[in-house]
Amino acid sequence: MKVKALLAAALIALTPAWAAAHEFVSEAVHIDHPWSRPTPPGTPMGVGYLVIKNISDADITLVGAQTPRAASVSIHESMMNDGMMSMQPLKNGLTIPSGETVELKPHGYHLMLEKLNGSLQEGESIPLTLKFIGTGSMDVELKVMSLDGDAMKMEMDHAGHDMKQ
Ligand SMILES: [Cu+2]
Repeated sequence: MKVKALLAAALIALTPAWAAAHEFVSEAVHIDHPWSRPTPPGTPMGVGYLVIKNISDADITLVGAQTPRAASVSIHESMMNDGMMSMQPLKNGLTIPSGETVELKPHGYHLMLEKLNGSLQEGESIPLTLKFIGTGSMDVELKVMSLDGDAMKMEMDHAGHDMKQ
């Protein structure tokens, strides 16, 4: 029992600060809570959500991302058009003005992981490199969180994606 407690304490001590808070910081950008959803087998696309705060004194633009888990990643915006949810890629990227925060979240901006090389599993951490204009690339990890009460809305999101294919 005592040994177990000591081991737990050692593990906590070894955990880097960003893992506990699940945030990633560079001199210009503060990334909070990058996460994704599990995907059913055979689903070609997954999502990525995160909060980006620009802590520099110049505007920055998120222009793309890369992950070993998907062939490509694009930046999308969800919107209601005539009562239908639809998606639109942001061709010029997503600009985060100096000092401001932009949230990528369900029904708003999101990352689209396209041509997944396997379903995204709950509990998985997906390496993701964010590419910016105005500052350097940043490596983060998307935590795949379980489906919850929001799953219904998520289905709506995906209906929108399918229509665009
Ligand atoms: Cu999308």
